[in-house]
Amino acid sequence: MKKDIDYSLYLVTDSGLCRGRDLTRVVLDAVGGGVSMVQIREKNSSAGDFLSTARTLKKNLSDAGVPLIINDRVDVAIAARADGVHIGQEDLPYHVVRQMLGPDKIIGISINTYDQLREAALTDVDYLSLSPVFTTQTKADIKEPFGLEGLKKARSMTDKPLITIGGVNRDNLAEIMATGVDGVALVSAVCSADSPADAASELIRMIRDNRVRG
Ligand code: TZP
Ligand code: MG
Repeated sequence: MKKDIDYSLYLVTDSGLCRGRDLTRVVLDAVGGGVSMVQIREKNSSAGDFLSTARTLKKNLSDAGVPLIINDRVDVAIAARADGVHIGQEDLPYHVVRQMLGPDKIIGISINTYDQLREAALTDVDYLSLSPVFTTQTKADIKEPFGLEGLKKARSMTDKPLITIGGVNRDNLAEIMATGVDGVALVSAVCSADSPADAASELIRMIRDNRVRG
């Protein structure tokens, strides 16, 4: 397991939810506010546009010490020299992605069931993302939500870094952090905020005040 990765506030992008603002600007403002990790997740981008966004962000995020993770696309991650890849249960199998990226890159996986958690916990995957914790309008095909009790149960099953995604916002953040997760991933609470920087700064303060691990 890699040390020193700060999973606290993990921004996942959706340029369609940025209210017409430039995605790079939104991400960099949010990083200025306190986002600790960024995943580019652009389901409707061409490979070329995806790569160009990744390359632009990689340079700026490296300077800020914030890891850049690519959703699904191992090829884009390699070409952009990103820090890692996030895969879902229907993407390439974990061990194949690890072979392609090598031991030093960060790989995270979405977990929708406790069986998937047990299986992933046996690998050297870097982090697990419990998905979703709550229902959300941002993703169409979400599975049964874990809820707060589900997060606690998942926490009791593994020591691996655990994050969660789906409907996370300032109103439920304290309760989520109290379950012992290492961080939260979110889209709309930052991308769609009036000020992504102010939203990130409020959220990171709440995360630090309410974390029970680390
Ligand atoms: N995976 C599970 S829920 C989700 C993803 C990508 C979307 C989360 O978006 P939001 O706006 O933070 O609820
Ligand atoms: Mg995927």
